[in-house]
Amino acid sequence: MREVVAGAVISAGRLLLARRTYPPEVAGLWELPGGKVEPGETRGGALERELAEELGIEVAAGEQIGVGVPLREDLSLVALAATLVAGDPRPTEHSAVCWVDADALRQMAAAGELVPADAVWLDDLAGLLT
Ligand code: 523
Repeated sequence: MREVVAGAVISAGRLLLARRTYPPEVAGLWELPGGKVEPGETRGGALERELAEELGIEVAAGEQIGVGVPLREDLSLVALAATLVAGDPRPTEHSAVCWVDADALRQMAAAGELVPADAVWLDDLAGLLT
């Protein structure tokens, strides 16, 4: 069983979203950025590494948000809160990033613009932003 960890990075009352480029089913949709936890890593350590690699930012990982979401039989997704410590996100693997408040997040969800697994956390995320 492997885990994917996603970060709810909040800065100045806004949540960081990143637009995926692959696989085709989710290309163009927005996600909480993250990636797979490697053997021997903690969830928090994996998140801090992934966001440094993918976006060039330093974050401090915090508590889990919402429920875990099964992605496949052998893969599950968890979200952790994270605070931005340093840097300005510059996507290397995503096509764009944006910062959203609760209203914008809800509008994107209603328009089907979020990765489906991440949309499960809509109320949890909106609650962090209000
Ligand atoms: N998700 C997902 N939501 C979300 C993330 C970060 C990932 O639904 N917020 C899914 C998308 C992929 C799987 O989790 O099916 C792995 O995410 P990915 O590709 O971001 O993780 P990597 O980069 O560690 O994995 P590889 O693509 O295998 O390198």
